[in-house]
Amino acid sequence: MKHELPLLPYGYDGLEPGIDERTLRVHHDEHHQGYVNGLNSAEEKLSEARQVGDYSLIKHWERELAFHGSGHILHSLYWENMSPDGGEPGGEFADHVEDSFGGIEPCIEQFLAASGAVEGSGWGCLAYRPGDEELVILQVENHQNLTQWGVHPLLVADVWEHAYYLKYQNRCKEYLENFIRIADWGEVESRYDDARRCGAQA
Ligand code: MN3
Repeated sequence: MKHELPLLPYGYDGLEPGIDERTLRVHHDEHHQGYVNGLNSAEEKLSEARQVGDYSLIKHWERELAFHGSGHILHSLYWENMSPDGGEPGGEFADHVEDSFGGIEPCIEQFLAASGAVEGSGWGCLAYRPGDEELVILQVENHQNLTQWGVHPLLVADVWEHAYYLKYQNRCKEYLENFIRIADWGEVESRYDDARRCGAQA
């Protein structure tokens, strides 16, 4: 299914004067649209590669997938993260912020400091870490570092050399072939079910 540019939840002048109409038009209509187009094209090329079993350009298309995928996910969040009326944190989220940061003020201070100190292009990000149910503030430098922000990992293969070098030396491919034979697909499935549940609640 093709990705589409989401509509803004407000008018182009809805965030004036903080974010001006001219910036919002170019940012949403041109920049975000570029990520959507790039993501669709990367997915199409990867689908063609699977059909013919030709992975000679895999690094290029995985990079494109990460760059445009993260761009699409993060911009979609960014538009939703703003509103003409702003608002105050409440509910269980506010309690969690209190526990994690000692209150909304220190949370905002750290968020602004972290975001302002990103080197080059990037994002500030307040995130929920499901493993230990903690709130964390992260700097995202660039965003194309071969990830797509917002995804839930389901199956991971460690390809740092320490994971296979003693037995396989430089034969990473052989290690991976053996890894996938012992992959626990039941565990992957239960992670998938959990992630689907999280997504449904969001
Ligand atoms: Mn942008």
